[in-house]
Amino acid sequence: MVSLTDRDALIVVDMQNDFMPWGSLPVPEADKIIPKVNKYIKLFFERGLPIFATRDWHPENHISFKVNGGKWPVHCVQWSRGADFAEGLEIPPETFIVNKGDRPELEAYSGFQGTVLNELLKERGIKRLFVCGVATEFCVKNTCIGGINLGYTVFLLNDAVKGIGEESSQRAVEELLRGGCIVLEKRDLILV
Ligand code: VGL
Ligand code: ZN
Repeated sequence: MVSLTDRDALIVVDMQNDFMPWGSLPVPEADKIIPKVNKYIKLFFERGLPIFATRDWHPENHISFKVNGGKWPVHCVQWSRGADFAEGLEIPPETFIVNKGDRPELEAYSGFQGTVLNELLKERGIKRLFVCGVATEFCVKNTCIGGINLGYTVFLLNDAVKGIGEESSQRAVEELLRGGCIVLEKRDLILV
C-alpha cells in the first residue's frame, strides 16, 4: 500500500486523439482508460499535487512517419486535432503540458527526452512519479525508465495504461518491474 505525499506528481503520457481508437495511430481500447486517468487526475488535483501531461508533438516532416522513412503513420502533428488531448480527458488548466518529439530529426518516446520535464519536477521537489497513459510499450515505458534513470521512484498505474499489443504490453510491464518500477493500481493507494 502507498500513500501520497507532497513529493509526488502525476505524469499523464500522450492521452491524445491520434492514439485513441478514432485516431491515426490507434491504441486498442485506449478510450477505456479515459475515466481511470480522469480519476487519477482528480485525486492528485484535489490534493494540490502537480500534474504533468506529455504530448507527442511532431512537425509534419518528422522522421518517425512512414512518409519520411520511419515506422509510424502520420500522427500527433503539432496544432492538429489529432494532437489535442483525447476527447473526454479532464485536464485542469494548472496542468503542466510537456511537448516532445517536436524536432524533425529526433524521436522521443520518453517525456524526458528533449524536454524540461526533469527541471520542472526538480524545481518542485518531486521525488516520486505516478505514470499513466499510452502506449505502454513505447512512451509509457520509456518515460518510466527515464524517470528511474534520473533517480525518481516510479510507480506504473497499471489500471490506467494501454498498449498497442497485449503481449508486448505485458512484456513492457515485466521489463519495468525488472528495472525497479513499482506496479500498482488505484486500490493499492491509501487515500486519506
Ligand atoms: C508513441 C508511437 C509513436 C507513444 C508515440 O505515445 O507511445 N508511440 N509515437
Ligand atoms: Zn510519435
